[in-house]
Amino acid sequence: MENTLLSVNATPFAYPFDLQKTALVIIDMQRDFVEPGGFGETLGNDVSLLTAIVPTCKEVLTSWRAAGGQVIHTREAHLPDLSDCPPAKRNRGNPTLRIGDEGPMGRILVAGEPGNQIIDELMPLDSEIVIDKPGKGMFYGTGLHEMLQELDITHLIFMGVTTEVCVQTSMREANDRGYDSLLLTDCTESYLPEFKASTIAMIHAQGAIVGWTAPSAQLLAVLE
Ligand code: TIU
Repeated sequence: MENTLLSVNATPFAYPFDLQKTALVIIDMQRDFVEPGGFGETLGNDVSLLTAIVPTCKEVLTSWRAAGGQVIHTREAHLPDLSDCPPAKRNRGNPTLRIGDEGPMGRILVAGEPGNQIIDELMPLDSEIVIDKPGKGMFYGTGLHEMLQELDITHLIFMGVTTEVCVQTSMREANDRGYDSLLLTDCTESYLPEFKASTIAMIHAQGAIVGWTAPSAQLLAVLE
């Protein structure tokens, strides 16, 4: 396959990538985090903050697909018997419902339940990779690194929720495995806006110690 070398105007400096070696990663855009009655709300969060990024994420996804780029979707999801959910995770804090409990969209954070599905607007195509992950990071317990190596993917462009939890954890895991990562700042959100801002700053500080950040318009400009 021919190389398609592109460069995004990013912080702290340009992010060069080869489209054929880059995947768009969409972290956990699931009903459980974005809609009322899911895991996010059981933790005491206002989920309406997260829905605001959906149209922007969709615009990027549409352009990325049109450019022929690889897409990876993740879901935070546990097996129905919760054998992949450490008791420490299930028992943490004082949520209104715990992982595995029956909620208005089915069992909280359990694979296959209505609440665990990716929202309709960003529904994966059959040709795209969907990773169910038991942790906050997308590499832990998923075999994703081996899959990406097989596909010769070296660069990852991130969208999704929440910025400081699953997105940041996944980007840090990616960094330690040698990937160059870019976070699209208007395609990620947190229940706590000050944490989103701090996370973006932490990622690109110290000469892109974790990765690059840029608004989606900068990526769209080079895809067009
Ligand atoms: N609670 C919170 O902010 N996030 C999560 O539990 N998971 C993800 O970020 N997907």
